Amino acid sequence: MAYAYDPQNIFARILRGEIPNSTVLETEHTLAFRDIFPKAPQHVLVIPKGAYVTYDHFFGQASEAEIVDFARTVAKVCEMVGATADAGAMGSRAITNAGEHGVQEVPHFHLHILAGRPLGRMLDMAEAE
Ligand code: DGP
Repeated sequence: MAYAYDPQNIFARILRGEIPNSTVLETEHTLAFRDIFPKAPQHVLVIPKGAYVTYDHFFGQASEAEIVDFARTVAKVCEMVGATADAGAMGSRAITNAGEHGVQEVPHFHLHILAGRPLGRMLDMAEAE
């Protein structure tokens, strides 16, 4: 599959240090930072440092080191911001939007981690715009 990556997208610019961000955690292959328009008390975006457009691009073509690093960073961020769902915890939601139907605004793969309030049902056919 061919994915066209736009190196001028806003997250690429954040990764190059051209735009500031509120970093939660940074590792060799992954950056987690706060969403600029939070939809919940905790709203963190986790992105790979590599040039991947969507989750299918990343999980299909990234190296195992990048994928493991990304997954472990997600788990660490969940612990750091109280987004776990272990005994006694209130849980969270992880979302990744892809392409036009997914209403992806920034074309660099990112996982939204939302927590800190009840998040409602995931999807409703009647809500489709
Ligand atoms: P999506 O629709 O899944 O592509 O969501 C993109 C998210 O990125 C959206 O929740 C707002 C966030 N965002 C856009 N620009 C910036 C930025 O410059 N900094 C940060 N921290 N977040 C941004």
